[in-house]
Amino acid sequence: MPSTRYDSEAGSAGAPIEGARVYTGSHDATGMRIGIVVSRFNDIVSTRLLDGAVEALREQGIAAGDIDVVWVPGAFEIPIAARELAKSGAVDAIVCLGAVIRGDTPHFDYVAGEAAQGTASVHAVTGVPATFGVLTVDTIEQANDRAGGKHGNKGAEAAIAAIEMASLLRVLRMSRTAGERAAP
Ligand code: INI
Repeated sequence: MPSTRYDSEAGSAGAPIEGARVYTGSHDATGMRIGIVVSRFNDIVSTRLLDGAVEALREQGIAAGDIDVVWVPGAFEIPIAARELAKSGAVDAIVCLGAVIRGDTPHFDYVAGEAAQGTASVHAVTGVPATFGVLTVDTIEQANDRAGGKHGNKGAEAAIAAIEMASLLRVLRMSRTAGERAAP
């Protein structure tokens, strides 16, 4: 059973630096609501990414009722649904899930490119973090390896990253309210 490592190596990322303020998010998901946008294309893979994401969220203490799952036809459509969810104010972070598998034409590049750039634009435009659990791979084997296979479950990793980013934004916003230096 492959294990997924969520935490940084001890003593490296997030370590105190004398005289500096160091801001990190945590995996404490208390009170969080999380949205998941998942694409139906290659759903044999995307459903496993979804299972991994939901399991990871539940393990961090998020109730099923605090998870919204939105299905879209393909990875190309993920950003518009994610943006709408972000604008609704109903969630603290969004996990984007899908599988784009290279074929014989340049279609892959357009779909994968839009999925990545569109997802990045969600947090740029709305301030709600959106994490990228969309596989962009050459073969179905590579996809399976990353959807609960030998390379773990990228859906679970994206879910944990979403919690950490929502937590980090809380920390940064609280520090701003408290008049500390970080004021993004
Ligand atoms: N959508 C995917 O999510 N993965 C793919 O591998 C894929 N391929 O290969 O074509 C794919 N295409 C559909 C695309 O996302 C849109 O749904 C479609 O173009 C309609 O806009």
